[in-house]
Amino acid sequence: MAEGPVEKGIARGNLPPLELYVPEPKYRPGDVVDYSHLPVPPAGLLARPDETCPASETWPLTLDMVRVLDDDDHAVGAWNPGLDPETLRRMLRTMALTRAFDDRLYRSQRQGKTSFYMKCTGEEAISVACAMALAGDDMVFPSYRQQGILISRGYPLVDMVNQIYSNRADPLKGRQLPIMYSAKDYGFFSISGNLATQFPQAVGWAMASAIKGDTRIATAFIGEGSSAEGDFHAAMTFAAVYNAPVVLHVVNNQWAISSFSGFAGAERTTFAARATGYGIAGLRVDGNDALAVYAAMEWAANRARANQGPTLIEHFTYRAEGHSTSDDPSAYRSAQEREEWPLGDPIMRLKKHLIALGEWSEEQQEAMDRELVEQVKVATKEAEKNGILGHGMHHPFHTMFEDVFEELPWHLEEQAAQAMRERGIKWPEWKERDDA
Ligand SMILES: Cc1ncc(C[n+]2csc(CCOP(=O)(O)OP(=O)(O)O)c2C)c(N)n1
Ligand SMILES: [Mg+2]
Repeated sequence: MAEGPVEKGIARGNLPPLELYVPEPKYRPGDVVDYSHLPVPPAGLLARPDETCPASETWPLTLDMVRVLDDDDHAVGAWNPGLDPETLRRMLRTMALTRAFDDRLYRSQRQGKTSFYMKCTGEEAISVACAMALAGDDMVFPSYRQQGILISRGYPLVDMVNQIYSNRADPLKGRQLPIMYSAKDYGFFSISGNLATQFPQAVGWAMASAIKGDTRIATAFIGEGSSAEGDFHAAMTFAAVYNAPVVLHVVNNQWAISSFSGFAGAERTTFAARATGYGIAGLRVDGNDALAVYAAMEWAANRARANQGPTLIEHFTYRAEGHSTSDDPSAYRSAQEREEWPLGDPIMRLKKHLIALGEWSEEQQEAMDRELVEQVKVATKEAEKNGILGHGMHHPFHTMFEDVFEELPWHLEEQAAQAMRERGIKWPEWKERDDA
């Protein structure tokens, strides 16, 4: 059959052929990094609209950046949350504990004690300051990079390590990938390997909270890469339409494994600016400034609690280390990116602020760091008594059929019996443990 005009396209000799644009990161391994193109506004300049303001009043902020800590380590401007020194020290300690935990568990993976680990180095302010600005019973729908929230809420480090080691005391019985925690009693929803699912889940939870006339709000975190998923947009639509009491965070750490933020749309506008298209409040925050993060979370939580609707918050930050223990970032990005990052290190910035206030010292910081390393070491040693990953099965085989249904349906009962029978034939040496 001859090709018609639709299949072939109509020739228009006076027009250029259509073409696509494929984003390319600015720096590759070995490149000299220059961030002078990246606007970093001075701290303290932005107005803080009233929490009950029309959403449109926040929209200029989505193209700017809320910053509180200035270059002299002082907290300045309308967004300064005015926290007392005791609270600031607790914030610093929790961030440092999160980093100490990451460092040790990363090494545990290298020592073969677990199969997988993910650090949040450089992003500690986001999880810790948000957790501190929320009420303890607000519901969190995290990604795998908010371990700082569990730590802030006082979840036992030993149980975190038990989960990472998938051992006998793993509260999740080895069913989740290491670091994919779930802690119902701590308002921490099960982490999902399927990116972005937590966004619509958080909105749904928030809607349910409102339907029940409750006072608890929900909050969710995703990476900027994950914001390219359809789930992001479904969540935003529902949140906007029903004015759901939810705070939605995009953690823009510039990278999604080896894909840079341009592939999620960062070259066109900010992630916070997406709030505009949905007609909801939006804020863009220096994610390495713990006080700015706290202030933004507090603002958005108060707004949601006052029935003024959802807020989208972009945290502008940098993933200082590899994506996970399975990644080698030196293969795709310049090592100088981390060194040159203009927003600094969140822990160092808060430390310097406390020192500037006369409420802390380098000696106290060193002593605290030593203490935290010891605290994590004790927790890992304790967890190791319950076993490590790869040293056999720590949970009886038949438990994999349990805990989903209140009563095991007949077809699963049959499958379980068959699986146990076949297993007994193939691996008789496990029979005693399987029958336990
Ligand atoms: C639906 C889905 N697509 C792809 C993946 C594989 N994957 C896991 S993490 C990741 C990168 C996510 O990057 P980002 O959302 O920016 O979060 P970050 O790791 O930077 O915190 C990808 C592509 C996945 N787990 N789920
Ligand atoms: Mg990312």
